[in-house]
Amino acid sequence: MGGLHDRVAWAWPVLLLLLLQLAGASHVVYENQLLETEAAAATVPPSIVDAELSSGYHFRPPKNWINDPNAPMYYKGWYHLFYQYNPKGAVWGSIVWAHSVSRDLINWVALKTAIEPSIKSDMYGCWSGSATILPDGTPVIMYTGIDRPDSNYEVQNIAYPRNKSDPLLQDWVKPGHNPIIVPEGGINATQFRDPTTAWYADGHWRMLVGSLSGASRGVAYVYRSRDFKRWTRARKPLHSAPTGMWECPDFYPVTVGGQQHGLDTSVMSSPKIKHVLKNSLDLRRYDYYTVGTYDRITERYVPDDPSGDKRHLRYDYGNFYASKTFYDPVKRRRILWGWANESDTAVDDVAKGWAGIQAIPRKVWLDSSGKQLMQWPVEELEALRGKRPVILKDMLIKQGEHVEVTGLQTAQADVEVSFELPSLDLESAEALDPALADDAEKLCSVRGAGVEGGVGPFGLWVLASSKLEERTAVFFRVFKAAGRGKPVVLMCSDPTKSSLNPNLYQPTFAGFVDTDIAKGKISLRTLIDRSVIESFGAGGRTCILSRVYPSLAIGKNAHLHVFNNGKTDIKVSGLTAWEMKKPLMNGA
Ligand SMILES: *[C@@H]1O[C@H](CO)[C@@H](O)[C@H](O)[C@H]1NC(C)=O
Ligand SMILES: *[C@@H]1O[C@H](CO)[C@@H](O)[C@H](O)[C@H]1NC(C)=O
Ligand SMILES: *[C@H]1O[C@@H](CO)[C@H](O)[C@@H](O)[C@@H]1NC(C)=O
Repeated sequence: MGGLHDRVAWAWPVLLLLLLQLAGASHVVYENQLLETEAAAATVPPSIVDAELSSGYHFRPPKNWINDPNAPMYYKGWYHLFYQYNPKGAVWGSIVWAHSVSRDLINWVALKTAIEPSIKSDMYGCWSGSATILPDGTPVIMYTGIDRPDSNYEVQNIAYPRNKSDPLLQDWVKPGHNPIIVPEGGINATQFRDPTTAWYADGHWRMLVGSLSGASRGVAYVYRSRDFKRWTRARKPLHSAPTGMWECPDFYPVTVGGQQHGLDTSVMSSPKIKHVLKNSLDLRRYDYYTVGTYDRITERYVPDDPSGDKRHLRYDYGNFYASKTFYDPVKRRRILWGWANESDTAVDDVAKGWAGIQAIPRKVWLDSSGKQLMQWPVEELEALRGKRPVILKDMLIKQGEHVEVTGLQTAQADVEVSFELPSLDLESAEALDPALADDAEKLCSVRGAGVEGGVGPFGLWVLASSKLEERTAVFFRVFKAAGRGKPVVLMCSDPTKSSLNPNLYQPTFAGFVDTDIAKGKISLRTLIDRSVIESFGAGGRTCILSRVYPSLAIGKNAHLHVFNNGKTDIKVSGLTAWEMKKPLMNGA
């Protein structure tokens, strides 16, 4: 509830405390004060507060700020999601662990706050952490606490359910032996957080804590325990790289060979596994991972690709941070949660009363190449699809043409499209500028959707206004590259025309797609949810989530088109678009 009046009542103090954006700062306390108050608030464009820009089927609470997903798990018939939450407003601050449960990962019911400051070692902050299910079935949460005012001195704490028979795990107890880990032995105490799910091997539990060593080395420290109470740091970290602080590490086994089933975090011994190490780079504010080998004797991890720490594979080439996976024993899959922040201003967030969503939970598995992960929205999402999809088949889209997809509302839709390149003449593809060959984002920002190409750009215009003044392009573009065996495929989300509103952050997001386009086919799935555009290229090889805030293309005025701005004809061999229903969403 809360009309404009309630909002205004607390808006001013909140504005004064503000924030951030240097780093969106899931963890860093900003004491800077924002001085533009009334003037800034007066510039909030009317569409920003339009309820029809509030996401519907992406996870969020009815109001206020959220960031990192915490301790996702399955327990006695329920999926649990905890998350960093500010109960007092739509900007970062006063963080507690909010808690929701679901039977299907799509319909969510909010429960009471699970973890909030209450003991000496978390009195000034309850930050991110993870869950581990012990062999007797007990779930345990480990999380970072701030134990003193005026300094982000970080320690690690533990909490147990008060009543293990309660499938909703509503009450959490912090035992007297907290904190379980303090930053000793030269660890930088203000850069020491986000314990992972623990894994068990050879009589020991292990888990990681993210950190920074020296000025710029990101580190994942290994801690070991026999009893889950006393934890000792291993002499050497699991891994490190010169990337700046590692937040929210995640470390898990994946099956080799292209099978999609997931593995429990403690599965170690099969020769047919690899490990994935993901870190959220505080400096860049994106999630990066490598695939490699974990040696449980030396307690070290080595990426398969020696330049992997620099090559920068990302879960998502858009807005996606502080992610965390968990193993779902029911459907034997590993599921990835990640936070997507807003792309408007903090003043806008205060005006609209909420900020932040979680991306649709994604199944993740190792591609048969062994080189990268694949991701796909959990199948449960399909239950939200309307009964009568719009289906198009075998539609040729010539140079410079676009075709509108009509017959459904497209402000909240799930669109799957398969493209064919019938007369694929790769000679007509643009040559790849070697200077940009490793920089997808830059490549896309100089060769955006409006720049005519050879093969592509082709794809979707989503959240388009009737006269196309507003539209977000999600598309592919093909390049020929001297010295490479196959053409280079770029996937982009170009939001530069997404809104007539000024002052929005409209970054072009892009990633390369490791696919053999010479076979003449590529697919795209895009989930549209009012101010969220979440896309999966080539079956989940490359993913991009963007936040956009149209001023015209809202509600019934949002349109969807397929476009081709290349010289080569493109065939849409199939397109299916479903309207999306609204799930139970924490009472929102
Ligand atoms: C524990 O949870 C179960 C299941 O919800 C409930 O029946 C029982 O009363 C609870 N016990 C206590 C002590 O609260
Ligand atoms: C810890 O890291 C922060 C951020 O890089 C740095 O400013 C600070 O000097 C470091 N502290 C120590 C004791 O190295
Ligand atoms: C999300 O917001 C944008 C715009 O303010 C920032 O540039 C990003 O750094 C921020 N992302 C995260 C993960 O904090």
